[in-house]
Amino acid sequence: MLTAEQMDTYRSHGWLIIPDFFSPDLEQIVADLLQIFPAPHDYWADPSRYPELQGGQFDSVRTIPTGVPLLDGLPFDHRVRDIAVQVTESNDLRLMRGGYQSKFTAAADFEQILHLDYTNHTLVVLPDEERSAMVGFFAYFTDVTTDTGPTMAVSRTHCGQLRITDTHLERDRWPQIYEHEEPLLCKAGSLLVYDYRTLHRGSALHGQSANRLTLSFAYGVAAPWHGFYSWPNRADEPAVRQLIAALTPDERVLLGFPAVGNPYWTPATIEAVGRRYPGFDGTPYRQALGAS
Ligand SMILES: O=C(O)CCC(=O)C(=O)O
Repeated sequence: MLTAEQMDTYRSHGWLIIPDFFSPDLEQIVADLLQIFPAPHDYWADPSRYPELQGGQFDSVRTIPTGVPLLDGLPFDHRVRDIAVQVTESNDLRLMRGGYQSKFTAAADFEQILHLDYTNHTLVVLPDEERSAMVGFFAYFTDVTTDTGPTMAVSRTHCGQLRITDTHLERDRWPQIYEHEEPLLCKAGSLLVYDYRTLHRGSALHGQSANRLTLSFAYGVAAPWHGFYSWPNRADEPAVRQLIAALTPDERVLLGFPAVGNPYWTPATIEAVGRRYPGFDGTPYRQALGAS
């Protein structure tokens, strides 16, 4: 949960950095990331061995599930969900997207223009109200310095003249907004929480042999006009089956799974879904049937 002061920062600027959020697990997370990304010394020994991480700025993104249990569990961390519930004022949320990224200096042009992320996730626009309809998160697993491509953001206090449809701001048209952008510098283990109405952008890594490891994901209020990362078309991948079996019923709801107590669940569907996802524990769904 955010404190009143943190909430105030989030509401007035549009973002908040929480230091040490993932620090207790940081060592293990970084070790597990080696299962999906090369270690910096291996990469820099011969970058030409890693063409799959170079070229397009998103080529180095690996969406969840990765098949690595600790990594796949982080977007579901109950502390993150509590923050999402708090800022959206909704208990009916969806995990909209999630991906790990390993950026290496000059592997791609990581310089972006200031933008809002919501256009990828809704058919309409985000309402102008205090609560967030969508909230993004960046977890940083390496120190973020001016050399390692900090996320740049503009406080909402400087965006009064902008409309919600000003979603991608060209630098030459909006110099007065770029003047106010600031690098979000923080230590490894920090979590950035940002409202989806906050202007931000990725920036280039300038450090020699620099590497930046992140997890980026977002939650949104469930609504038919909100899109979220589609799981059904990947449901037969081993990593997806494994994750769905491992999640709690509440966590599965974040992916669009029917909640405990939903009329979808019958003795037959519980048994069959259990067969589809080896390791799936149907007990909570069954108990709810018994209680009704
Ligand atoms: O990587 C970052 O720091 C920000 C990236 C970003 O804003 C995006 O890809 O939409």
